[in-house]
Amino acid sequence: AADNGLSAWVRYAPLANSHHFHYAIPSKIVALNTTETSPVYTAGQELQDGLQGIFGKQVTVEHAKCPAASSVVIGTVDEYTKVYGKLQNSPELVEDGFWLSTKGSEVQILGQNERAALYGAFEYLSMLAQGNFSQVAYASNPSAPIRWINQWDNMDGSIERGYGGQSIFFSNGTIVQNLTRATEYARLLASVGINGIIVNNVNANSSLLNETNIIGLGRIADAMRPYGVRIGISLDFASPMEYGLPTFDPLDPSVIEWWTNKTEALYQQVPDMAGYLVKADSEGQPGPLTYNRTLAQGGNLFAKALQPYGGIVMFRAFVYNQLNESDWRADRANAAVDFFKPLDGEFDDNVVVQIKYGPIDFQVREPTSPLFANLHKTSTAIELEITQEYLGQQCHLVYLPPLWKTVLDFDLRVDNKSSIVRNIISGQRFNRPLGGSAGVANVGTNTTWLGSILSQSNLYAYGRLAWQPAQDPESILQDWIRLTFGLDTNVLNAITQMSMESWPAYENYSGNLGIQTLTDILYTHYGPNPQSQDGNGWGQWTRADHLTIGMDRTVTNGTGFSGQYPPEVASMYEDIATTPDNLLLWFHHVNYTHPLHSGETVIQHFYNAHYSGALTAQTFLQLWQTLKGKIDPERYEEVLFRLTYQAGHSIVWRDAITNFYNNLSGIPDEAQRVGHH
Ligand code: GCW
Repeated sequence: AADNGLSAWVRYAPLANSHHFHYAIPSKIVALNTTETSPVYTAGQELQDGLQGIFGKQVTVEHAKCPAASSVVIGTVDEYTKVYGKLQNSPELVEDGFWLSTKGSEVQILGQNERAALYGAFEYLSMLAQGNFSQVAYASNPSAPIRWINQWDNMDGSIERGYGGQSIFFSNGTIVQNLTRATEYARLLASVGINGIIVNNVNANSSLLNETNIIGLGRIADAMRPYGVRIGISLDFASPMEYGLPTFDPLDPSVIEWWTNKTEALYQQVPDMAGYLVKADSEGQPGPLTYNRTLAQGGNLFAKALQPYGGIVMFRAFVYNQLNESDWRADRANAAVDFFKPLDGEFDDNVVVQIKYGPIDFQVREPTSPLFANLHKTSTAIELEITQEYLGQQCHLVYLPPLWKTVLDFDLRVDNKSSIVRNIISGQRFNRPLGGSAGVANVGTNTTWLGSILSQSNLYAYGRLAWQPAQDPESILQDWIRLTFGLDTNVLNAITQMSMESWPAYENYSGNLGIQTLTDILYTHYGPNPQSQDGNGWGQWTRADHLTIGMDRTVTNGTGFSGQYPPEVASMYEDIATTPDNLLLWFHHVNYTHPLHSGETVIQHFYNAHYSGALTAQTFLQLWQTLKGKIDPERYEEVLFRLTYQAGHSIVWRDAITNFYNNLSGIPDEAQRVGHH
């Protein structure tokens, strides 16, 4: 692929000779693909491009049996066995898993299926591109079968909460003619093991289901299939009515028939369609509650239509109502468990409940959604947001995996037993057949895909963590840096430092102690607007007045939210003494003078954190400036521009938030930085 920026971290940039002069570069590639559109065929091409790019060596690709010595052999385990006979040590592979061996006279890359072999090829090329020639032989298996992307693309080509330009899939109500970008996107996704993508917004439009657009979906699927990425779509629950039926009641036979026929028509164009994503009875979207049917009845309507084709329904748990703030016990955070816990066991087996990481909405810090602990007979997936909706919208550097890990690694202690979220979504903890993750990416036509170069680390790391969530965010980051910017250690160290410090810094200069992000929640979700949290029905309240702040979510005296966790976790959050400082104001309503475990008061922590967070953001710019000349001018300038902006905007944040709480509380800053003195 030409290096026009679109290849992101799959660049195959040339390695300096000194890095590889001891490496015996394979002399040919043997790709045991079954067809020319199969991922193994693609893998053969990638290996060829990769060896050419990285080492400058031209290598041929053979597709038939030929001597394997000194070559790279790629295919499924089954094909390999047919052609070369049984493997010495048959690797234990689950679906999408691969075997990679660089020991011995041939490099073996063998997948449990064709897409898995492609994953193995990308892993091998990633090693080479990083100058890693170690002798390895291992099986790599994904932690969970569902490793999907969600795109919030609208049919008119706009993208809800997208910061990287217009849709690569849609414009003017239909599917775009040229789908080259869809193929290039699939390439990036496959390089990190992502196997599915929902191409349109969860706030869906039924016009996607007209005849022309169904044919268009077939073209999108064709464009992504060579990379093993299956497509799925979001549905508008009321579609039958928009196409002329008098009802969209999920139990009405005519509605069932309508969805059965639509599903059949879709599978005619997209025989390997992954499934449906459904946002129902949420934020004005239609759903089964209109007809007094349960959310499970709504989900199962689609599950039954998809079942004959092996498709699955991702049913979103993001269901809540507007609330009245004058009710001390009202709490939007309670909604998901209130709606879904009673339905545990009522969803068909091919339904997966897709749960945002926290109980509210992608805030800078939230406790783990307690719904993960409350569904034992239902498959679940975690929903993460790669697009930085509340986290600076790609204008701020925020490396998100450390935030995601606070949830993925959280132990919910169901039945007083280890119940780590990553082991729940893998299906392991409750013995579920399905599970995994969905990442809202919202890439667009921008040449950086997401809107900024540094934010690509979030997309890369999302895929790596979906594959294996126990991995370390910093080592994933460093792979990304080497693949994106090369092997210079100054570059590696500077970008590592600023990225690893970026989420803590953003939390420091935005919302602290679990109060939520304090960004504008009414319109833009951008920039400081602490007053927008309260006085409306959205339920993202801080309950701040001139003496006190925080939501009392205890069972004893508050909304009862802490009681939605299993006992060990519930008692930790119920008691102010055992609640971690970083979630204090999520769970408790306290005086500004309340002392934290750290010894600071709440208000002084707000002041200090904001000054230190904004100071840290200034250092990102300085660190970057040390890299001048070590990075090509185009990318150097793009990042410089954004980090300069972030350094300034972090000060806007600092001053807006500290002044707001200084005015409200009247409590001076001990260091005399805030307000008039
Ligand atoms: O956070 C909110 C976003 C909406 C989004 C919604 C959801 C797609 O602001 O833009 O709608 O969440 O996740 O459904």
